[in-house]
Amino acid sequence: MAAMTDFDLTGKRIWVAGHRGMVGSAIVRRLHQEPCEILSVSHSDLDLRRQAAVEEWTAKQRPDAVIVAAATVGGIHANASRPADFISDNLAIEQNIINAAYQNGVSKLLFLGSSCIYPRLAPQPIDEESLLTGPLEPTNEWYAIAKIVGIKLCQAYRRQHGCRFVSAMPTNLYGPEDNFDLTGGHVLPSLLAKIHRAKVEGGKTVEIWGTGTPRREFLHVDDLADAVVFLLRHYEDDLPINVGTGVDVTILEVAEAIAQVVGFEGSFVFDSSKPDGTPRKLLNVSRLSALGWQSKIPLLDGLRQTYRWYLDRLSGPGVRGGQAH
Ligand code: GFB
Repeated sequence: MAAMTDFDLTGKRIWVAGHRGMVGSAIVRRLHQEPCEILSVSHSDLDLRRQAAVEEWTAKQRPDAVIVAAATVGGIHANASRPADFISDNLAIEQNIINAAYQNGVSKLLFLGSSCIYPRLAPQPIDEESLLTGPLEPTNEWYAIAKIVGIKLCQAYRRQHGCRFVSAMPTNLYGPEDNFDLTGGHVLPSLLAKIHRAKVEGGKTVEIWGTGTPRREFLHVDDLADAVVFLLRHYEDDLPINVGTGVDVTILEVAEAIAQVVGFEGSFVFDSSKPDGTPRKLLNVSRLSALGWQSKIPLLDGLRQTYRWYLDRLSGPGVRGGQAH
């Protein structure tokens, strides 16, 4: 059973680090429903990889709580082709923010990791206790190691200094403000962009990387944001806590669901030169369920909402990834 405490958000100054990203912007939307003050700073005003700048900004702003949603992220290809960026940026961001939070007496901090921190062949569904029990998935080990260090930083500051720093591990996320780039993005937004383009251009086939058989668990980012606020209030434990839906699908199944939402009637072909990555990563979410939180947005509803957002953006300011077709 996970530990349950209360952290009252009333009147608190809460810094959402990474507020422009898919995750951070969803957390900001969700925090607008709470009686707190939201702090954020743009990348041009503060590079989170610069230690002195982060220390100075944090000392000046004096947040009461911090949510670490800032990270260099990407799909399987981005992870595998930019290992230095993924390990170095993420280590710097985490270390700078967590240490500055300690130095400035931040009362509560929530660090966001990823389900790829667990061993490639961890027993499914994956328990939090699986951490560091086996080798990582090679396509994303650089990112995973950086995220494991973030968890360890929170645990170390808890042990040595009694800081209320906790970690949450979300499964694969999707939703508004995602990166729809065809090569650098995660599977769901990339397939959505490809399938939309095929529909608009009258294409008969869409390419799926790998075999289409790996299984992934997809959580809408608004569900994640709700869980983050819940955990900021109630979670207090050394162990990270998993955040997911408890349900997974194959890559082909998610492609078919997207095709249904987009109205694409063609077929799929498989590019076996591309990697499958980890065969399955379904999180065990029983500790989170026992605390009283469950995801609410079914995959098809979340896909419809995300596709509407994507279409609105294409006719307006555009989307990240620039696949405006
Ligand atoms: O979201 P994704 O890129 O990363 O999904 P991971 C990769 C899976 O989808 C692989 C297949 O099985 C790919 O072969 N796939 C099929 C595609 N078509 C496509 C496509 O067009 N684009 C992409 N990207 N994949 C990530 C980690 O792992 O999970 C990150 O790399 C992070 O570090 C994230 O942890 C949550 O799910 O494999």
